[in-house]
Amino acid sequence: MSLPVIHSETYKLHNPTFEIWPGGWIREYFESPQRVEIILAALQSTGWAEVRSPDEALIDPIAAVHNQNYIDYIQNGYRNWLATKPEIMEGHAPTYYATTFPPPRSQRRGDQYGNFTFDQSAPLVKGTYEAAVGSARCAITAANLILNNQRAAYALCRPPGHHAGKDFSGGYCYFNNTAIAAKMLSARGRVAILDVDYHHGNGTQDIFYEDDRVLTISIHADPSWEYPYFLGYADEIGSGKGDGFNLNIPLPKRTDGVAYLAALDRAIQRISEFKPWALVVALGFDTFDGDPISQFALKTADYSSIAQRIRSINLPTVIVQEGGYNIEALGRNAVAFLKLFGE
Ligand code: Q9C
Ligand code: ZN
Repeated sequence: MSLPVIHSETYKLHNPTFEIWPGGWIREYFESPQRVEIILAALQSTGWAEVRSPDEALIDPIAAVHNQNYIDYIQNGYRNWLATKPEIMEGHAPTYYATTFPPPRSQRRGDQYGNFTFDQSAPLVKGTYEAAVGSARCAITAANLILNNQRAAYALCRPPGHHAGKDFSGGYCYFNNTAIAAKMLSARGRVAILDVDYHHGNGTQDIFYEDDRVLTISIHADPSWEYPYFLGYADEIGSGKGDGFNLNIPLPKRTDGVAYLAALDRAIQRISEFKPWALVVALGFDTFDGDPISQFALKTADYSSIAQRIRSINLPTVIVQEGGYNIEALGRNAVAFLKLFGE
Protein backbone atom coordinates (compact mmCIF):
# COMPACT_ATOMS: atom_id res chain seq x y z
CA MET A 1 0.00 0.00 0.00
CA SER A 2 1.08 3.58 -0.44
CA LEU A 3 -0.13 6.98 0.67
CA PRO A 4 -0.45 9.95 -1.72
CA VAL A 5 1.27 12.96 -0.17
CA ILE A 6 0.21 16.20 -1.81
CA HIS A 7 2.81 18.93 -1.57
CA SER A 8 3.17 22.33 -3.23
CA GLU A 9 6.37 24.37 -3.55
CA THR A 10 4.37 27.53 -2.86
CA TYR A 11 4.85 27.02 0.90
CA LYS A 12 8.15 28.91 0.58
CA LEU A 13 6.43 32.11 -0.51
CA HIS A 14 4.87 32.63 2.91
CA ASN A 15 7.78 33.50 5.16
CA PRO A 16 6.98 36.05 7.87
CA THR A 17 10.13 36.74 9.87
CA PHE A 18 8.51 37.55 13.20
CA GLU A 19 5.39 37.24 15.29
CA ILE A 20 3.96 39.34 18.09
CA TRP A 21 3.69 37.81 21.56
CA PRO A 22 1.90 38.92 24.69
CA GLY A 23 4.17 41.19 26.65
CA GLY A 24 5.25 42.96 23.51
CA TRP A 25 7.83 40.43 22.43
CA ILE A 26 8.74 39.96 18.82
CA ARG A 27 9.75 36.35 18.20
CA GLU A 28 10.72 34.18 15.27
CA TYR A 29 7.68 32.98 13.35
CA PHE A 30 7.00 29.51 14.74
CA GLU A 31 4.93 28.46 11.74
CA SER A 32 8.03 28.27 9.53
CA PRO A 33 8.74 26.86 6.05
CA GLN A 34 11.13 24.36 7.66
CA ARG A 35 8.10 22.53 9.02
CA VAL A 36 7.22 21.32 5.55
CA GLU A 37 10.81 20.46 4.68
CA ILE A 38 11.35 18.25 7.70
CA ILE A 39 8.08 16.37 7.23
CA LEU A 40 8.75 15.90 3.54
CA ALA A 41 12.29 14.62 4.13
CA ALA A 42 11.05 12.10 6.69
CA LEU A 43 8.29 10.86 4.38
CA GLN A 44 10.65 10.57 1.42
CA SER A 45 12.80 8.17 3.36
CA THR A 46 9.89 5.75 3.80
CA GLY A 47 8.89 3.24 1.15
CA TRP A 48 5.21 4.14 1.10
CA ALA A 49 4.87 7.91 0.62
CA GLU A 50 4.01 8.90 -2.95
CA VAL A 51 4.86 12.58 -3.07
CA ARG A 52 3.11 14.56 -5.81
CA SER A 53 2.14 18.11 -6.69
CA PRO A 54 -1.42 19.36 -6.42
CA ASP A 55 -3.56 19.62 -9.55
CA GLU A 56 -3.80 23.06 -11.03
CA ALA A 57 -7.45 22.53 -10.28
CA LEU A 58 -9.96 25.34 -10.15
CA ILE A 59 -9.98 27.09 -6.83
CA ASP A 60 -13.78 27.34 -6.68
CA PRO A 61 -13.77 25.11 -3.58
CA ILE A 62 -12.12 28.01 -1.71
CA ALA A 63 -15.10 30.23 -2.55
CA ALA A 64 -17.49 27.49 -1.42
CA VAL A 65 -16.16 28.03 2.11
CA HIS A 66 -14.95 31.66 2.30
CA ASN A 67 -16.73 34.91 1.50
CA GLN A 68 -15.58 36.60 -1.70
CA ASN A 69 -14.70 39.89 0.02
CA TYR A 70 -12.45 37.95 2.39
CA ILE A 71 -10.72 36.09 -0.44
CA ASP A 72 -10.22 39.43 -2.25
CA TYR A 73 -8.67 40.88 0.87
CA ILE A 74 -6.20 38.04 1.32
CA GLN A 75 -5.30 38.50 -2.35
CA ASN A 76 -4.97 42.29 -2.38
CA GLY A 77 -4.63 43.51 1.20
CA TYR A 78 -0.84 43.34 1.32
CA ARG A 79 -0.38 45.23 -1.95
CA ASN A 80 -2.90 47.92 -0.99
CA TRP A 81 -1.22 48.35 2.37
CA LEU A 82 2.21 48.65 0.76
CA ALA A 83 0.85 51.34 -1.56
CA THR A 84 0.25 53.52 1.51
CA LYS A 85 4.06 53.57 1.95
CA PRO A 86 4.11 52.30 5.54
CA GLU A 87 7.24 52.35 7.67
CA ILE A 88 8.96 48.98 7.51
CA MET A 89 10.75 47.55 10.52
CA GLU A 90 14.49 47.42 10.01
CA GLY A 91 15.85 44.00 9.15
CA HIS A 92 12.44 42.61 8.17
CA ALA A 93 10.55 42.26 4.91
CA PRO A 94 7.28 44.26 4.82
CA THR A 95 4.80 42.43 7.06
CA TYR A 96 1.23 43.60 7.48
CA TYR A 97 -0.20 43.04 10.94
CA ALA A 98 -3.68 44.26 11.80
CA THR A 99 -3.59 46.87 14.52
CA THR A 100 -7.19 48.08 14.67
CA PHE A 101 -10.17 45.79 15.12
CA PRO A 102 -13.88 46.63 14.82
CA PRO A 103 -15.23 47.23 18.31
CA PRO A 104 -18.32 45.26 19.39
CA ARG A 105 -21.50 46.72 17.86
CA SER A 106 -19.65 48.82 15.29
CA GLN A 107 -21.69 49.11 12.10
CA ARG A 108 -19.10 50.30 9.62
CA ARG A 109 -16.70 48.02 7.82
CA GLY A 110 -13.50 49.74 6.77
CA ASP A 111 -10.75 48.55 4.50
CA GLN A 112 -8.37 47.54 7.25
CA TYR A 113 -7.02 44.06 7.86
CA GLY A 114 -8.69 44.28 11.28
CA ASN A 115 -11.99 43.50 9.53
CA PHE A 116 -10.68 40.16 8.35
CA THR A 117 -8.58 38.73 11.15
CA PHE A 118 -9.40 37.95 14.77
CA ASP A 119 -5.86 38.15 16.13
CA GLN A 120 -2.29 39.17 15.38
CA SER A 121 -1.10 35.71 14.47
CA ALA A 122 -1.74 35.79 10.71
CA PRO A 123 0.26 38.57 9.06
CA LEU A 124 0.21 39.23 5.32
CA VAL A 125 3.53 39.15 3.48
CA LYS A 126 4.21 39.36 -0.25
CA GLY A 127 3.66 35.67 -0.98
CA THR A 128 0.91 34.88 1.53
CA TYR A 129 -1.95 34.69 -0.96
CA GLU A 130 -0.07 32.49 -3.40
CA ALA A 131 1.04 30.18 -0.60
CA ALA A 132 -2.47 30.01 0.87
CA VAL A 133 -3.87 29.09 -2.56
CA GLY A 134 -1.15 26.45 -3.04
CA SER A 135 -1.93 25.05 0.38
CA ALA A 136 -5.66 24.91 -0.38
CA ARG A 137 -4.86 23.19 -3.69
CA CYS A 138 -3.17 20.38 -1.75
CA ALA A 139 -6.40 19.81 0.20
CA ILE A 140 -8.53 20.12 -2.95
CA THR A 141 -6.38 17.53 -4.75
CA ALA A 142 -6.52 15.16 -1.76
CA ALA A 143 -10.32 15.48 -1.61
CA ASN A 144 -10.56 14.79 -5.34
CA LEU A 145 -8.50 11.63 -4.92
CA ILE A 146 -10.94 10.42 -2.26
CA LEU A 147 -13.89 11.29 -4.52
CA ASN A 148 -12.16 9.09 -7.10
CA ASN A 149 -12.09 6.14 -4.71
CA GLN A 150 -8.65 6.51 -3.16
CA ARG A 151 -8.83 5.24 0.44
CA ALA A 152 -6.59 7.86 2.09
CA ALA A 153 -4.58 10.92 1.08
CA TYR A 154 -2.39 13.35 3.01
CA ALA A 155 -2.35 17.05 2.15
CA LEU A 156 0.92 18.54 3.42
CA CYS A 157 -0.65 21.98 3.73
CA ARG A 158 1.24 25.12 4.73
CA PRO A 159 0.05 27.63 5.80
CA PRO A 160 -2.40 25.72 7.99
CA GLY A 161 -6.13 26.46 7.98
CA HIS A 162 -8.29 25.45 10.92
CA HIS A 163 -8.38 28.85 12.66
CA ALA A 164 -9.65 30.59 9.50
CA GLY A 165 -13.41 31.09 9.33
CA LYS A 166 -15.73 32.19 6.53
CA ASP A 167 -14.40 35.74 6.58
CA PHE A 168 -11.48 35.85 8.98
CA SER A 169 -7.89 34.72 9.32
CA GLY A 170 -6.03 34.07 12.55
CA GLY A 171 -3.64 31.67 14.26
CA TYR A 172 -1.26 31.30 11.25
CA CYS A 173 -4.29 30.44 9.04
CA TYR A 174 -5.78 32.07 5.90
CA PHE A 175 -7.85 29.55 3.92
CA ASN A 176 -9.39 26.66 5.85
CA ASN A 177 -7.93 23.68 3.99
CA THR A 178 -9.72 21.16 6.20
CA ALA A 179 -13.10 22.83 5.65
CA ILE A 180 -12.48 23.11 1.92
CA ALA A 181 -11.83 19.37 1.65
CA ALA A 182 -14.84 18.53 3.84
CA LYS A 183 -17.14 20.80 1.84
CA MET A 184 -16.10 19.06 -1.40
CA LEU A 185 -16.69 15.62 0.09
CA SER A 186 -20.06 16.66 1.50
CA ALA A 187 -21.42 16.83 -2.04
CA ARG A 188 -21.62 13.03 -1.81
CA GLY A 189 -23.09 12.69 1.69
CA ARG A 190 -22.36 13.23 5.37
CA VAL A 191 -18.76 14.01 6.30
CA ALA A 192 -17.06 14.04 9.70
CA ILE A 193 -14.17 16.32 10.60
CA LEU A 194 -11.91 15.17 13.43
CA ASP A 195 -9.53 17.92 14.54
CA VAL A 196 -6.62 16.59 16.60
CA ASP A 197 -4.51 19.74 16.48
CA TYR A 198 -3.61 21.02 19.97
CA HIS A 199 -5.71 24.15 19.43
CA HIS A 200 -9.47 24.35 19.01
CA GLY A 201 -10.46 24.44 15.33
CA ASN A 202 -12.52 27.58 15.73
CA GLY A 203 -12.56 28.44 12.01
CA THR A 204 -13.85 25.02 11.03
CA GLN A 205 -16.48 25.25 13.76
CA ASP A 206 -17.52 28.68 12.42
CA ILE A 207 -17.92 27.38 8.87
CA PHE A 208 -20.08 24.36 9.71
CA TYR A 209 -21.83 25.55 12.87
CA GLU A 210 -25.30 25.46 11.31
CA ASP A 211 -24.63 22.45 9.12
CA ASP A 212 -25.98 18.96 9.83
CA ARG A 213 -24.18 17.34 6.89
CA VAL A 214 -20.71 18.01 8.27
CA LEU A 215 -20.05 16.89 11.83
CA THR A 216 -17.23 18.90 13.43
CA ILE A 217 -15.29 17.45 16.35
CA SER A 218 -12.28 19.09 17.96
CA ILE A 219 -10.08 17.68 20.74
CA HIS A 220 -7.91 20.44 22.14
CA ALA A 221 -6.37 22.36 25.03
CA ASP A 222 -9.03 23.95 27.23
CA PRO A 223 -9.67 27.47 25.91
CA SER A 224 -10.16 28.78 29.46
CA TRP A 225 -6.33 29.00 29.55
CA GLU A 226 -5.21 28.39 25.96
CA TYR A 227 -5.57 30.03 22.55
CA PRO A 228 -8.06 30.72 20.94
CA TYR A 229 -9.61 31.54 24.39
CA PHE A 230 -13.00 32.75 23.13
CA LEU A 231 -14.17 29.51 21.52
CA GLY A 232 -13.78 25.77 21.98
CA TYR A 233 -15.91 25.16 25.08
CA ALA A 234 -17.92 21.98 25.54
CA ASP A 235 -21.25 23.80 25.49
CA GLU A 236 -20.77 24.91 21.86
CA ILE A 237 -22.81 22.19 20.16
CA GLY A 238 -23.95 23.82 16.91
CA SER A 239 -27.06 25.86 16.16
CA GLY A 240 -30.15 25.76 13.95
CA LYS A 241 -30.01 22.69 11.72
CA GLY A 242 -26.51 22.12 13.04
CA ASP A 243 -27.65 21.76 16.64
CA GLY A 244 -25.89 18.66 17.98
CA PHE A 245 -23.39 18.49 15.10
CA ASN A 246 -20.45 20.19 16.78
CA LEU A 247 -18.51 18.45 19.54
CA ASN A 248 -15.74 20.13 21.52
CA ILE A 249 -13.56 18.08 23.85
CA PRO A 250 -11.33 20.42 25.89
CA LEU A 251 -8.51 18.76 27.83
CA PRO A 252 -6.27 19.86 30.74
CA LYS A 253 -2.61 20.86 30.79
CA ARG A 254 -0.12 18.00 30.47
CA THR A 255 -2.67 15.66 28.85
CA ASP A 256 -0.80 12.43 28.05
CA GLY A 257 -1.39 9.57 25.65
CA VAL A 258 -3.73 7.65 27.94
CA ALA A 259 -6.05 10.61 28.59
CA TYR A 260 -5.88 11.62 24.94
CA LEU A 261 -6.93 8.20 23.70
CA ALA A 262 -9.92 8.23 26.06
CA ALA A 263 -11.04 11.54 24.52
CA LEU A 264 -10.43 10.13 21.05
CA ASP A 265 -12.66 7.15 21.83
CA ARG A 266 -15.50 9.55 22.68
CA ALA A 267 -14.98 11.33 19.38
CA ILE A 268 -14.92 8.08 17.43
CA GLN A 269 -18.12 6.94 19.15
CA ARG A 270 -19.85 10.12 17.95
CA ILE A 271 -18.51 9.64 14.42
CA SER A 272 -19.89 6.08 14.32
CA GLU A 273 -23.35 7.30 15.34
CA PHE A 274 -23.24 9.98 12.63
CA LYS A 275 -22.48 7.45 9.85
CA PRO A 276 -20.48 9.64 7.48
CA TRP A 277 -19.20 8.35 4.15
CA ALA A 278 -15.85 10.12 4.58
CA LEU A 279 -13.58 11.57 7.24
CA VAL A 280 -11.29 14.61 7.24
CA VAL A 281 -8.58 14.63 9.90
CA ALA A 282 -7.13 18.02 10.84
CA LEU A 283 -3.72 16.83 11.99
CA GLY A 284 -1.54 18.85 14.37
CA PHE A 285 1.64 17.73 16.09
CA ASP A 286 1.54 20.59 18.57
CA THR A 287 0.10 18.10 21.10
CA PHE A 288 3.70 16.83 21.34
CA ASP A 289 5.55 16.97 24.66
CA GLY A 290 8.20 19.51 23.79
CA ASP A 291 6.22 21.63 21.37
CA PRO A 292 7.45 25.18 21.97
CA ILE A 293 4.01 26.82 22.18
CA SER A 294 1.92 24.04 23.75
CA GLN A 295 1.28 22.22 27.02
CA PHE A 296 0.30 18.64 26.25
CA ALA A 297 2.55 15.64 26.79
CA LEU A 298 2.11 13.24 23.86
CA LYS A 299 5.08 11.11 22.77
CA THR A 300 5.97 9.99 19.28
CA ALA A 301 4.55 6.49 19.87
CA ASP A 302 1.20 8.02 20.85
CA TYR A 303 0.75 9.27 17.28
CA SER A 304 0.81 5.67 16.08
CA SER A 305 -1.87 4.70 18.62
CA ILE A 306 -4.00 7.69 17.64
CA ALA A 307 -3.65 6.89 13.94
CA GLN A 308 -4.44 3.25 14.54
CA ARG A 309 -7.76 4.15 16.16
CA ILE A 310 -8.61 6.63 13.44
CA ARG A 311 -7.67 4.07 10.79
CA SER A 312 -10.00 1.55 12.43
CA ILE A 313 -13.00 3.83 11.80
CA ASN A 314 -12.43 2.48 8.32
CA LEU A 315 -13.65 5.43 6.25
CA PRO A 316 -12.19 7.11 3.16
CA THR A 317 -9.93 9.69 4.81
CA VAL A 318 -8.34 12.99 3.87
CA ILE A 319 -5.59 13.98 6.30
CA VAL A 320 -4.82 17.71 6.33
CA GLN A 321 -1.71 19.09 8.01
CA GLU A 322 -2.41 21.82 10.56
CA GLY A 323 0.02 22.83 13.36
CA GLY A 324 3.12 21.39 15.10
CA TYR A 325 6.17 23.50 15.92
CA ASN A 326 8.84 21.25 17.37
CA ILE A 327 10.83 21.22 14.14
CA GLU A 328 13.26 18.54 15.25
CA ALA A 329 10.47 16.04 16.13
CA LEU A 330 8.02 16.82 13.31
CA GLY A 331 9.43 14.32 10.82
CA ARG A 332 9.30 11.31 13.10
CA ASN A 333 5.89 12.28 14.49
CA ALA A 334 4.48 12.56 10.98
CA VAL A 335 5.89 9.15 10.04
CA ALA A 336 4.55 7.61 13.27
CA PHE A 337 1.04 8.78 12.38
CA LEU A 338 0.96 8.44 8.61
CA LYS A 339 2.54 4.98 8.36
CA LEU A 340 -0.79 3.55 9.58
CA PHE A 341 -2.34 4.89 6.37
CA GLY A 342 0.61 4.07 4.14
CA GLU A 343 1.92 0.67 5.13
N1 Q9C B 1 1.16 35.48 19.53
C1 Q9C B 1 -2.06 26.33 14.63
O1 Q9C B 1 -1.56 25.47 15.34
N2 Q9C B 1 -0.47 31.73 19.14
N3 Q9C B 1 -2.12 27.61 15.02
C2 Q9C B 1 -0.49 33.09 19.48
C3 Q9C B 1 0.73 34.83 20.72
C4 Q9C B 1 -1.28 31.38 18.02
C5 Q9C B 1 -1.63 28.03 16.30
C6 Q9C B 1 0.52 33.36 20.53
C7 Q9C B 1 -1.22 29.90 17.83
C8 Q9C B 1 -1.89 29.47 16.55
C9 Q9C B 1 -2.52 26.01 13.27
ZN1 ZN C 1 -2.40 24.18 16.68
